[in-house]
Amino acid sequence: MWEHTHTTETTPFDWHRLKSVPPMNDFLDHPILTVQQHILREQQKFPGSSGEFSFLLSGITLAAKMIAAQVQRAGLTDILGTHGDINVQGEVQQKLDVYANKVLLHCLRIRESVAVLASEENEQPLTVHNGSPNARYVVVFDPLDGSSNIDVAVSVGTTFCILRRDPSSDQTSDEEESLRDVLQPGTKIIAAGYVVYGSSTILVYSAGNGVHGFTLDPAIGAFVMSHENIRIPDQGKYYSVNESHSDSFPPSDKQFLQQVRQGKVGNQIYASRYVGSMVSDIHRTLLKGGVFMYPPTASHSDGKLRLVYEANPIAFLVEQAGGEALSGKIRVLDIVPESIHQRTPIVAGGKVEMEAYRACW
Ligand code: AHM
Ligand code: MG
Repeated sequence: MWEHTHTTETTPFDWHRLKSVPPMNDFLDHPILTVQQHILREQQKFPGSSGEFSFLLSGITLAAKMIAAQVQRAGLTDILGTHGDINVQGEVQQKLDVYANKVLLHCLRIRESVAVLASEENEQPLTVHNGSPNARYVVVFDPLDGSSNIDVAVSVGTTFCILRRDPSSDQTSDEEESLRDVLQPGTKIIAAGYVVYGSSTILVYSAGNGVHGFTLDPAIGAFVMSHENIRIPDQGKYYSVNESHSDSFPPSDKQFLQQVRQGKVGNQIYASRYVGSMVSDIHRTLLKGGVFMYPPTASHSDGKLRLVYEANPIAFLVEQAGGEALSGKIRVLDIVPESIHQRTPIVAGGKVEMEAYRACW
């Protein structure tokens, strides 16, 4: 939930009053709500809030716009290719996931409220703003998940979670303290989200008060509310899994998958949809319902997805939207991470699918 310990008194902005303002013309027949306005509106529910949390989130939205701009131009620029190659101008090429990581680190480390950053692209967490009493947040992210899909113009995404730093940390650069701050279970998440760079760029986030989606309007450079209060349907029509691994799934996952294929889950006839880019597969699952699975396989005995910055944000959003996310029999958000890059199996979906999944254990 929102941080609200500081003291800037503001007159709450009455968004609902704006809704009753007569339209200026046919074009603007409903009010436009940008993600920044939305964050401010949410924040004003907590009088005395300092605004630092919304400034932190604005670092993520700025980075997302910069990454989206490069993703859309990927085939045109020298940004495609192996990191370390030299392009025709004699410059070292940036692989897109390295670029995305640099952008997020840059946009977040200049926010004074950020204490620790952890990324899929960095082995260790980065401690920033040592000693600042305002540095109270930990941000973990996968800058560009599914980046191998870029080469074939398939959607990719960014995932992130925001956690509160342990107040007892003395805000020095002690590596152990920063690591401890990162290794918190998902139950401690205060906000999480993803950005899908697809046919449109969409930011979906939750700060514990509903899941909301904002589509990037490239004409005005702003994320505009497009999906208010997303609720995952109790039952959907799609299952999403890499079926080529199914022979090596654990018995419970195999049994569940068989039931889905045979139309034995709520008598639903399911269709298979698998992009192979987690954020896209989860985005569809959130909006259309169904189930997404990445169980243990022969090549990835703990599953493939990373707990701290991939599975946890997804689990947080799916739960906030009324669904469930399990790692075997355990709730994903209850797992206490032992290392930053540890993997976890995950099955996430709507009520009906997850009840059927539970019954297979
Ligand atoms: P990455 O972090 O190396 O990009 O891998 C994660 C991606 C996910 O986006 C996706 O769900 C999964 O790998 C697909 O794996 P597979 O090709 O085994 O189905
Ligand atoms: Mg990844």
